[in-house]
Amino acid sequence: MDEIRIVHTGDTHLGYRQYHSDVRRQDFLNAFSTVVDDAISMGADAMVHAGDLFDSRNPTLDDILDAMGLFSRLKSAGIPLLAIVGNHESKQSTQWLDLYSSLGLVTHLGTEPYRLGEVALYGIDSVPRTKIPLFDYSIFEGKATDARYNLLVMHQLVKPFSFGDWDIKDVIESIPFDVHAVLLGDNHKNEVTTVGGAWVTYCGSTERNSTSEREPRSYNIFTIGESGIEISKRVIPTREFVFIPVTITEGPNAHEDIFSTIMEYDIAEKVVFVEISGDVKAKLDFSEIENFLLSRGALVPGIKDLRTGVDTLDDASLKVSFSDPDDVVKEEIKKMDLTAGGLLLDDIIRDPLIVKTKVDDEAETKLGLLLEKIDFTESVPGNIPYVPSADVEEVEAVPLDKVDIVADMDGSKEEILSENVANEVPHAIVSEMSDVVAENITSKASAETPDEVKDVADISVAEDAEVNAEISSEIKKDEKESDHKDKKGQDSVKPRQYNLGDYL
Ligand SMILES: [Mn+2]
Repeated sequence: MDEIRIVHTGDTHLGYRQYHSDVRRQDFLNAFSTVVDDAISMGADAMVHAGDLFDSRNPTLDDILDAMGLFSRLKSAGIPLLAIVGNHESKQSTQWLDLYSSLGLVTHLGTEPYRLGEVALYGIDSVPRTKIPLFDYSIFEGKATDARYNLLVMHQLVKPFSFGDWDIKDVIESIPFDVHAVLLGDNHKNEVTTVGGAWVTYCGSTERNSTSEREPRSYNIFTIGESGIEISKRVIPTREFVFIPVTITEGPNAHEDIFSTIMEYDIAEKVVFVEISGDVKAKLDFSEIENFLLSRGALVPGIKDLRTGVDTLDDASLKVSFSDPDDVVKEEIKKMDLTAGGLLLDDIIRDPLIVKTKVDDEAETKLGLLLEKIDFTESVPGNIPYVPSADVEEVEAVPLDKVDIVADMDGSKEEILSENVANEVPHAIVSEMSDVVAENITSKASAETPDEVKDVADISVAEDAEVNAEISSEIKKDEKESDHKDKKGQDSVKPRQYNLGDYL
């Protein structure tokens, strides 16, 4: 048989603004771009992407275009891209991959074999942990071909590797044809083993998603020929992370000791962590140390205080300890660029005087009032400034002749939500304001936890997605009901009753 070479990559996490750095976001793109370049220059027969293309279910338009640019380069070089969905970018039904696949840039692997000479490739999109025991292997029945080798692509944490929650042996034994290799994503560490004669391997992430990913980043090259399957690892050059250990003693010189140690390192353009151990009584000003790192050219300045367990980059709560927490919150909210509605919701959620069980009602009432102030005859809706509290008290009924125009706004409401609110706090915010919102905010806040934790946390995010699915179907139900009410309302000439789910 003709030799076939496949580049196996995954966990590219495009769009990840690690440490809130746009440069780091670009680093993630560059790393994947390097793999694409390599595939083209080696004349690979295909590239497999094993999931987590994007870092988020709601990638920005830039992320979507960046990915498209890379895929187009592969296509121009005649290299098919075969991919599955990871837990990070997983949507409820239609996937980002389906968009690219409709443009002819990607093949979304599934139960239908993709043939590459004597090789057939299959895929299983990321399965949430709770659904693994229910996985129905019979979907692969009748899908065998006369190919000599069958490759399966998955995005899961599998046994026998550590943290595995799905035994890959079960998968290999349950699929109704021979599987010769499983190409995995999810665990960001490159690993290779064999299970019952089949290769099982993680390619590793293309960039460092956390400081726990210490080894050089990598991808796999599969060479498949007469003599079987060979797997080799190739390293991707990525931005350096520097760890500077310093032991301090009590006294006036703690800062000086740290600074002089930092000066021994070349930290320009690097992600730097000063790891402090020693006397707990020595008081430190972290922002002074950060500023020193920046003055020496560090791209990202980080401090891990091993004495207290504080990590200025991985611990989201830490920044707050050095300034007024309210200011920090305001600063972050400003960056989110929320609409008036978004700010109003934030205000309600954060208000200590509104009890959790009242958040739904409060949000519905206040958003309803806000919506009534929006002039829907304007082409850009929702841009009226949000004035907190008392100001939104008076209710102005929308004249009936505007009701139709208002109804037309339905088409764009999804967009408003996804751009301004859902990016940060997924769909749940619309109807279930209380617990679900709190949970989603928590899961967002955990986005910078170390990787293993991060991927485990992702599972709960994926499960949240199911909750969201249920909620959004409720919203749809509400919409239908309210549409129905609209018609009635027009008949009986009543002021329109606003339903929160109608507009945002
Ligand atoms: Mn990942």
